[in-house]
Amino acid sequence: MNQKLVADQVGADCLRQSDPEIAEIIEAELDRQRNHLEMIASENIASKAVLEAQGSVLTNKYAEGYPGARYYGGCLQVDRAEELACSRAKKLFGAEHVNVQPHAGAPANLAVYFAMLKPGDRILGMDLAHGGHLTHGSRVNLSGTYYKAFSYGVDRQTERIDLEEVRRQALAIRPKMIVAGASAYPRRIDFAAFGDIARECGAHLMVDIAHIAGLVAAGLHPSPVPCADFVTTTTHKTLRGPRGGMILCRSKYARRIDKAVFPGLQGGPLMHVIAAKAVALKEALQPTFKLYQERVKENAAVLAGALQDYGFRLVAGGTDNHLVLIDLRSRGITGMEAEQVLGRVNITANKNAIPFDPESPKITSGLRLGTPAITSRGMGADQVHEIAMLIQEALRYRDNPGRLSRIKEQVANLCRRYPLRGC
Ligand code: DSN
Repeated sequence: MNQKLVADQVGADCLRQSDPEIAEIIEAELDRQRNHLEMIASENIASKAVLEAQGSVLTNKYAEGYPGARYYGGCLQVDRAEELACSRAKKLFGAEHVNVQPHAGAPANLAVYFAMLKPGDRILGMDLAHGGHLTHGSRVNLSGTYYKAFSYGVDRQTERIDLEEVRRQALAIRPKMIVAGASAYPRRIDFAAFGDIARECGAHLMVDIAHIAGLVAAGLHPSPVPCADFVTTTTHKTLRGPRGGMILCRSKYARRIDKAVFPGLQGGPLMHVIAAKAVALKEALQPTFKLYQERVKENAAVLAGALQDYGFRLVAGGTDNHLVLIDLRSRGITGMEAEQVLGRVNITANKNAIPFDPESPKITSGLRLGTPAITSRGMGADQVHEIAMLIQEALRYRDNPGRLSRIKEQVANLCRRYPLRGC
C-alpha cells in the first residue's frame, strides 16, 4: 500500500508515532474500504472535506447550549459553524427550524418523543420486522418501553404499506404520535397520506428519513417536510455526511425540540461533527449532488432488474429508492449465510428480515443491498450489472472455493477501476 497516500487520507503520521496499533487499524480499515464493494444500504463514503472537518480541533470545544446562548465561553467560532449547518439544512430541506445537535438518528427520534410525549403515551410506527426501525416502538428499545407502542406492517401480498390499514389502526388506537419512515423498505412512502391520517386521528406525525434523506434533498422522493410536524434523519447515509443526526420541525415546536435535545437528552454537542454536517450540507446544495442521487436511484433500479433476471425474488417486487431487499428462501440459503458468502468475495452486505420472515432476526431470510457507496465511487449501470452477476455466482457456487476466489479477483478488479474518491 502507498503509505504516503494513506497518511494523506487519514492524517495518520502523528498517530502512527503515538499509537501505532490504532494507526494500523485505521490503515487496515481504509484498505478494506478500498478493496471491498460496500453494498450496505445505510453506508456511504464521506468526502475528504467532511473527514477533515470531523477530524478537526473543533473536537476540543465544549459548547452546551445553542449559538449565542452557551454555557461556556470561547464559543464564537463554533457558533458560526452551527449557524451555518442550520441555515444550510433549512435551505436544503425547506424546513422552518433545524436542530443539528443529535449525535445520531436514534437520539434524534428519542428527542422528538421526549419533547412531545409523556411515558405511557401511545405511538404507532412501522414494525421493525417489516422494515421499520428499533426507535419506532420496538419492545427492545426505549421507544417501546417508555411509550405504549403499536405497529403497522406491510400487506402480505403486495409487501407495501397498506395506508387504509394504517388509517384503520390509527383511528382505533388514537396514538399521540404516528411514525413514518423505514430502514429496509424499498418503495416510495406516501408521507402526505400519513399526514392526512395523523390529522384525522389527532396525532403528531414524525417522519424518519434517515435512509432516504439524500433522495429527499435532491427532490427524488417526495419530501415529508410540508406534511409532518417533525422530520428526523441521520447525516451519513444517502446524505453522505459525517455520522450524526438532525431534527427538522415547524417553528412552533422549535423551543420544545431544542430543550429536548439539550438539556433534555444530550450534554455537550459534538462541534467537530456539526462542522462536518455543515460541509456535507453545502455539498448537498450543489447541482452535482442531485446528479449523484439520480445515479444512486438508477443504479438501484438496474440492480433490482438484473437480480430479477437471475431469478431472485425481491420484496415488494423491486425498488423506488436506493435499496433492494432479496427474499432468499427459494435459493436454499439464509440471510446470515448469504452475508458470510459475500464477505468471502469482499462484497459487504447485511442480512435482513423480510416481511413475515420465518427465520429469527439473527438468521433472516433476506439480504439488503444498497447503491449509495458504489455510486460514490463512480460506478454506473455496467458495473452494477457486473456486481449482480458476481453476487448470483457467489451465492450459487458458495461451496466452490476456486470459483469464489475468481469472483474475489473480479471484485478486486472492479475496486481498482473505481477507487475511493477524494473531494
Ligand atoms: N443501522 C441502520 C441501518 O443499517 O439501516 C439503521 O439505524
